[in-house]
Amino acid sequence: MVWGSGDVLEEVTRGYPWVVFGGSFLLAFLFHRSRVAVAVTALAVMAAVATGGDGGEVAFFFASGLFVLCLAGLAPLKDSGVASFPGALQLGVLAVVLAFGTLFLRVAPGDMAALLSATPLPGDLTDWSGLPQPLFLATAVAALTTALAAVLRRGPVERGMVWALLAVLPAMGVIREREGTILFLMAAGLILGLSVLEISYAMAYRDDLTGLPARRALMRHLETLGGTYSVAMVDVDHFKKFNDRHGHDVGDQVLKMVASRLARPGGGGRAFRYGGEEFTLLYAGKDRDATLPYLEEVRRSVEEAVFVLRSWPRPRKKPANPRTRKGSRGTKPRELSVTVSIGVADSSGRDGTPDVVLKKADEALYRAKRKGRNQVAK
Ligand code: GH3
Ligand code: MG
Ligand code: MG
Repeated sequence: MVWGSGDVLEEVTRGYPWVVFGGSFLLAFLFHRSRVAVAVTALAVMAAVATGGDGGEVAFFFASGLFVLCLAGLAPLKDSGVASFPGALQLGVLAVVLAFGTLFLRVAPGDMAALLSATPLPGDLTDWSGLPQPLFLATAVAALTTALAAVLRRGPVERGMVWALLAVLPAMGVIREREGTILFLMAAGLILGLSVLEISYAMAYRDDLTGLPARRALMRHLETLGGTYSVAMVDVDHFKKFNDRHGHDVGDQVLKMVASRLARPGGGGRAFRYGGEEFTLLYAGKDRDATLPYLEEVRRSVEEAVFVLRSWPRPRKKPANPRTRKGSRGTKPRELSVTVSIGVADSSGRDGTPDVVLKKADEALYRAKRKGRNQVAK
């Protein structure tokens, strides 16, 4: 099939873009991702201009500029509910710029064309892109801000923006046929919509406090495992007492510290937060005895870790001369530490289903607790 000559392509690029943009907008609405709603709206404007076509190339380049500047402006912002005040404000700004641009195009199309054909840069630098130089510059700014946001904030929406910008590049520059243009715009819309879903996925499968995969991820993982594997349950010792003594917030910080010690256990294990102060280590392809040295290493690593509790309240200003500071006894940082007990079981035996292996690991953990804690039991 040749671009632009196929009836199927013609059909697909007429109705489907609106399904994609509408679907992505709906997702953004349902999951309170105002930035996605705004970006998808700008994409839809691009698609409408490419389809309607009475403004020609100038109108399309204007709509393209609007979309890339949208991304540049949105990348550093936060998502809000689409119908909330900040969300409505984001959409409102887009609407106002769009209205002014449309008016400008209608009243003085020549001036808009002149504006777009300005060449502040040497032609060699930008000709390959197929973009007018002002649009090229706007795109470069958008590329920079979205990439920076993706690196610094690591959110699915930020990443989605980078990919959406990449998907739109060919549509803006080199592709001249309507169908090809629309297909790339649809891809960008789909990427943005999926980024919304990726957030919910990440929220369901990743534990917020520790950053480790959550129990749901463990269960998914266990379903896919065959052959030999071992499961170790790791439980912080006397953690209730620890919380009672130092407070829940300090307890949370210590859980984070423990999680960081467990995150990359030797021997190819994977760590999960099972819930509360319990963690799970999963070893694919290893039986119980093979994991023991690694588990012992993990236990020791937690035991040796020190958590420095800064005393409270901390002095607001650095004292001018620390040596003359009075009452420094109370402001000495306290060092806290915890231990963990570990129980391990493997999939060998008559009934090696994940539920049974988990239960056996739990029983082993109970034995480690009974024998005096801070140890590994099988
Ligand atoms: P054992 O050595 O027998 O495991 O004693 P334990 O006190 O750790 O056991 P228990 O299961 O009775 O208590 C677990 C405590 O862990 C209860 C709760 O105070 C604390 N805990 C559970 N989840 C969290 C959490 O997310 N943050 C904090 N700070 N504490 C938690
Ligand atoms: Mg427990
Ligand atoms: Mg415990």
